[in-house]
Amino acid sequence: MCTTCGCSDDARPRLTNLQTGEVSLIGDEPLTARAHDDDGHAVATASRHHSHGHGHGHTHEHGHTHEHGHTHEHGHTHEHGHTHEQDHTHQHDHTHQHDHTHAQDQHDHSRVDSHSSHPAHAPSHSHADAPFGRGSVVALERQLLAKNDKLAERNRGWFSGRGILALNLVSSPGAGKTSLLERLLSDLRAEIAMSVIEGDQETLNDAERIRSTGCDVVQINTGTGCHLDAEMVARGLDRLNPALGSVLLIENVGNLVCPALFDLGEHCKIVIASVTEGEDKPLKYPHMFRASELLLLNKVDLLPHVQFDVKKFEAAALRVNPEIQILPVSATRGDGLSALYDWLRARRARLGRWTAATT
Ligand SMILES: Nc1nc2c(ncn2[C@@H]2O[C@H](COP(=O)(O)OP(=O)(O)O)[C@@H](O)[C@H]2O)c(=O)[nH]1
Ligand SMILES: [Mg+2]
Repeated sequence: MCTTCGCSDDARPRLTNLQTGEVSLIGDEPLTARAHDDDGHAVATASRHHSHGHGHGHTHEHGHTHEHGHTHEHGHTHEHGHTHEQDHTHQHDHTHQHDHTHAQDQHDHSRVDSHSSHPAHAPSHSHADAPFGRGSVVALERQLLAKNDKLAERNRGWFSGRGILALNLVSSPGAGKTSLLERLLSDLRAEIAMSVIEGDQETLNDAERIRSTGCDVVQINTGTGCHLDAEMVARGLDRLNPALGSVLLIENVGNLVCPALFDLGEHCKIVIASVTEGEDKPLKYPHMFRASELLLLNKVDLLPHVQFDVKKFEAAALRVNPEIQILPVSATRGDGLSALYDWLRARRARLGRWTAATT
């Protein structure tokens, strides 16, 4: 389930390896079921979750996960996780929470106030959903995001250990993610080893486009899901096995909202906007622009034909994220691509130094 829009309740994400033709389901159960504990007790756990937040913002979580992961030289990671209930982790955050949920009688007095602008912590206005009350839904959302963050950290460690730069491309549908990837892969293949994880609700279209550049690619179809999550990426990595020191490009599902919330373990997000979408998008979808390090303004070849004020757009983007780097590009005509490639080289060099400095 997406914690932002609640989609994908019955999603069965599917992975296709374009190199071998192998198709596999991600998780044996629908996504909502996978939100549950590894041992399948999730609904019960969520329902038993008691969270008695205090006015001063202390949340007491009762759950403690032991992870026993180890990595072998050939790059395979074995995870041996198990969960103990009734353990005591005290987290001190700024969330004021007043919820109290029982599995059987569904008492629910939820109220979540937040000082955070993060969408995960935004006040929820949804009504209680059967069969679980809103307190349960909030708890399940927390559990989902916590699980995703844990897996994302694991991905991040995996990338770091291998000197792989991972980039997460996000945009609304049709902004030009795949077109930019096609150009970049064709232009830089001889210089940099790259592989791609494609995310779309349905079809292998994009993965086939990428495969035709000669690049290794897996397609993840999220079904009714609106974003990639860290587990999907981990599965994709398992099939792709990207080379040491290579670049992994992840094309997320076209959606300017939910992918902002899900950390995949990437080094940074690149948000792509196009001149046909209007210059106010950074203001309307601030979370995505805030979460991104680089902003590509695509389709600048169309500027003579559309009403789009580049300066206004750039000012809007910088207003929500003063740190964001903006590059105007055209995937079809080639404008700005050399600047993009220079950015990629510099980002990679930065990673190299960081990797060397921390190993
Ligand atoms: N004029 C123009 N069209 C583009 C450009 N980049 C992509 N397109 C077109 O926009 C449409 C969507 O592109 P695609 O790469 O599939 O977008 P995605 O959904 O973000 O992956 C296609 O028809 C592309 O040919 C560009 O720079 N200029
Ligand atoms: Mg695409």
